[in-house]
Formats: sequence, structure tokens, C-alpha cells
Amino acid sequence: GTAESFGNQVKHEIIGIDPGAGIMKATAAAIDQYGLTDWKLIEGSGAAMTAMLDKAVKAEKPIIITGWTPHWMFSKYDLKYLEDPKKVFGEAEEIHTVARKGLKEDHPVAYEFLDRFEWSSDEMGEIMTAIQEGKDPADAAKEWADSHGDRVDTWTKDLKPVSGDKLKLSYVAWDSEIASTNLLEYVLESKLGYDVTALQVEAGPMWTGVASGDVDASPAAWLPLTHADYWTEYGDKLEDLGPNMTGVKTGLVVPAYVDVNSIEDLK
Ligand code: PBE
Repeated sequence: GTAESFGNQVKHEIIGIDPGAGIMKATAAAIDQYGLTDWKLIEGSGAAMTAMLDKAVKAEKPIIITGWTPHWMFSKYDLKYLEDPKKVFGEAEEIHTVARKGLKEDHPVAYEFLDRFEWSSDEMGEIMTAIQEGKDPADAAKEWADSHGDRVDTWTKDLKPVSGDKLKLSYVAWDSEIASTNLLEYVLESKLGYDVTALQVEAGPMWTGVASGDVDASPAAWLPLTHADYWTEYGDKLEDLGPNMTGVKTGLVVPAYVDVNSIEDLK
């Protein structure tokens, strides 16, 4: 049938990203729960995955990837999520900001800003698209912040800038998190007077850094499902500042021209 030939065409390979990403665990669970015994999940990186997607779409070839929203790939290409009737990829996912314990006492201004910070996937999409089109991430974040002063004001209103206090953020090189972290870094530095280091790390170290107190905060905690394992292990060793974005999503994604609509069809 259609799905069988699709599987053969893509060699039963799902193009994944970095092994620490929650979406990799969810995909392994999907392979298990939908009985996709022929299928393999290929490890790589967000950048390698989008490069392969770009190549496939340009050639109108079949491909299946681990995808998420917000991501610029959905505005650049005509893509669809495969239906997930077993809800292996969860529902009502959110991105939370997490902070180390004691941040509120040590850096109350940064804490208050990070606690207030929330935005929409469309807003993040504007920064992501600018970066994807070749802009340096720091410049893209600066231009967005400078042209959305009203939004920045709602997060920084009445906060008194500090003078050069050091602050450490951590994030993973996922396109969504590159956008959010660069925005936080710019606002913390240009509006609130901090000297920020943004450490690019793997997903595990991102969580352990905040839990151990080596890192002050991260805007990249996908909950409740995507980072559930990390949350179980580190949730009580850090502070959850709540969602900075709601309505986000992860799943298996194919180009719209692929004739498969549900994960169940991959069997
Ligand atoms: N992602 C993007 C991450 C969270 C942010 C969906 C690739 C993950 O799977 O852990």
C-alpha cells in the first residue's frame, strides 16, 4: 500500500535531531506504541535535519522528520503533522522558563523580568525567520526588540537596571530556543544592565546546570511531556517560572505531498 511504499522510499528512517531532545524519546515511544518495528530513528541535529528536509522538498522526495512548532520550517515549506491518535506526543504542550533556586534573592530584577516574560509563537517566528534568512541571531533579536518596544516594556516596566551584574543562561541549539535566548540576552543587557553569558549546551546539561545552580535560568523547558524525564529528575531542584509560550507542539512531520496522514499508517 501507500504507507508501505513510503516506508521503503525513506528506508524506514525517521530523521531525528540531537539524542538529548525530548522529541527523540517521544519518537522512540511512538515507534514502540504504534508497533513500527521496521522503523529506525536517526540521530543528528536540528541543523542537519532541516538541511535534509530542504533537500528533500526541493527534489519533491519523501521524507519524515521529528518536527515542532514554533519553527520556521512550517512557513518555508508546505508540511503536515502526522495524526497521533494515541497522543504519544502529548497535548497542550508549553515552553517554560526555569530558574535556579535563589535567583529571586540574588538577582531580583532579572528574576522579575524572566518571570514576566511570555510571548506568542508568531512573535518568536519573526525572529526565527530572520535568522533562517541569514541574519545573525543577536542582530535578529535586537531588531525584533527595538521594533516591538511595547512588548519589551510589558516585561521590563518599572524594573530598575543593575550595573553589569553577571548572569548565565543556557539553551540548546534548537531554532526555537536560539530565538528566545537571544531575545532574553538582548533585553537583559540593553534594558536591564546585566552582563549575560548564554551557554549553548546539550539538553541534559541545560537542565543539570539550572538544577545545580551553575546556570541562572533557561527559557527552554518544554512541558509537561517533552522534557518530562528531565522534569522528574530535576524539577524539585529548580524553580519553574511558568510558561513563556503556550500552544506549542511536537510530532512526526512530512511534506504535504506525502500520501500518509497518521502515524498509524506507517505500520
Ligand atoms: N524540541 C525543540 C526540543 C524542545 C524544543 C522540540 C526539539 C525537544 O524535543 O526537547
